[in-house]
Parts: sequence; C-alpha cells; structure tokens
Amino acid sequence: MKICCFGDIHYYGLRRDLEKFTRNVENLCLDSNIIVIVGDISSSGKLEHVEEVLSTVKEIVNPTPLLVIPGNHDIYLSEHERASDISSLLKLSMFNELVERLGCIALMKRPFILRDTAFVGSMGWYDYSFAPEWLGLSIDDFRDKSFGLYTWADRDYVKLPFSDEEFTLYLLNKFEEDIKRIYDKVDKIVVVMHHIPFRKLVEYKLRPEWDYFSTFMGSENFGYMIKKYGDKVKLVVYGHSHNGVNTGICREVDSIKTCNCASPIPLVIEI
Ligand SMILES: [Mn+2]
Repeated sequence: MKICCFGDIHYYGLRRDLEKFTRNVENLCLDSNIIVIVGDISSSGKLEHVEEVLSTVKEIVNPTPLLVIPGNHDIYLSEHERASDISSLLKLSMFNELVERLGCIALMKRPFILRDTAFVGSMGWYDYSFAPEWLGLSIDDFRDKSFGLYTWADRDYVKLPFSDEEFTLYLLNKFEEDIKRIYDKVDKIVVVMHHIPFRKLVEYKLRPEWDYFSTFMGSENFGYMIKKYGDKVKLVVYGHSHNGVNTGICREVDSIKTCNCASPIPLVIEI
C-alpha cells in the first residue's frame, strides 16, 4: 500500500503558495492508495483557509481517500473568537465538521479502514513529558510557554477549558478507544498524529532557547499507548516538527517505523 503523507502547510491565503503546493501533490501523490494530512493546514486557524486547501487537494486526488487530522495551528482562535469565548475545543469540532463536509475523512472522529489496514489518528498534544530535565526548570516554568524573549504561540491563540495535561489525557483516551474499535478487524494499524509520540524523535540541541520549546513537541504517553498495541502498528506518521530539523525522513523507534511528514512536500511511504 502506498501512502502519500504531508502536513504543516501553514497556509495563510497566498494563492501562489497554494499553487506551488498543489503541483507537488499532483506530481507525487497520484498513484498512492491513500492521502494523509498530518495537520497545521492553516497558519492562524482560519477555517476558510483550511477549506481552500482541502477542497483544492480533494479535487486533485479524488477519488482516493483523503484523511485529515488538525494541528495546533488549526485550533487557533482569532481575536474575535477569543472575545466571544469560543474555546479551541469547539474549534476542533468545527474543523472536523468542515473536513467531513468537504468529502474528506476526519480521522479524529473515527478510524478509517482500507483493506487489511486501519488508520487511527489524533492531533495529540503535550503534557510536559518531553521537558528537558537538564534545564532545571519547574513544570510551571514550562506551563508559562515563554523563555527569554520567545513565546510558544499556543499560549496566546489556544484556549482550553482545562490544562494541557488534561487535554493530552482526554485525547489519549479517545485514541485508545479508537484503536480498540478496529483492533480485531485488521492486521495492520497506521497511526496518524500531528504532535510527536516518542521522545527519541525529539531533537534536543543542549541549547536552552531551543530545548525549552522541545517540550511542546508532543507526549511520550502517546508513545506508550502506541507500543501497547505495537504488534499491529506498522507505521506512525507525524508532523509539527519542521523548523531546524530534517523533514520527510523515516526512522525506527523500538521496531516501529516512524516518518516525519511535517512538510508540504509529500512523502510517499510504502507499507
Ligand atoms: Mn504544529
């Protein structure tokens, strides 16, 4: 099976970017069996940008199934949304509704089965399990989401009715339920995430201003969950990590194939 995977498009309305990106999809994805987008379709969470990208891709790849999960940027709130007390949880469900309305598959709503393989997806989140100990900071220092002059943008643009740890756990429970629903029906599972599930995939550079922000790359608890069902998990694709790291590469973690798809240039993976 050929899987065409990409993400982190961060589209902000520039047609020229969209045209360049869709040419790559046309050139690289058309003989794949399934297309997977690992989130951060938009830059600022504007659903009209998500719609523009998805409807364009859908038109190109149709009738190949197009699976979509959101990234942290896709649940960002505009100033207006923040003022009207809309939470990023509502934004998440609005995103998934839009994905379905456009004829794509919202993988966070339910898993998707193609032949003997199930695709299970979650945006994932962070619970500070990737915090680098060597910095000697407390969890509250990380919860602050700012270091020196730099701020992690989720701090300003994501509003949740609970903590990051609780949000991660909520998504993790949902993720396990989804795995259980398909586990006995298939031979293989492909996990689709935005955030990173294994610490081994996080790049630490022993520079405080870099490593501090590695904390927000994901959660090891998703990694534990994946390993729990590891006898069927043949592939994990993820996004989110693209600045200053190599994208479009695959590595094995505890004998599970993992691929970084955090680039608008598609990666074709065979399983
Ligand atoms: Mn991201």
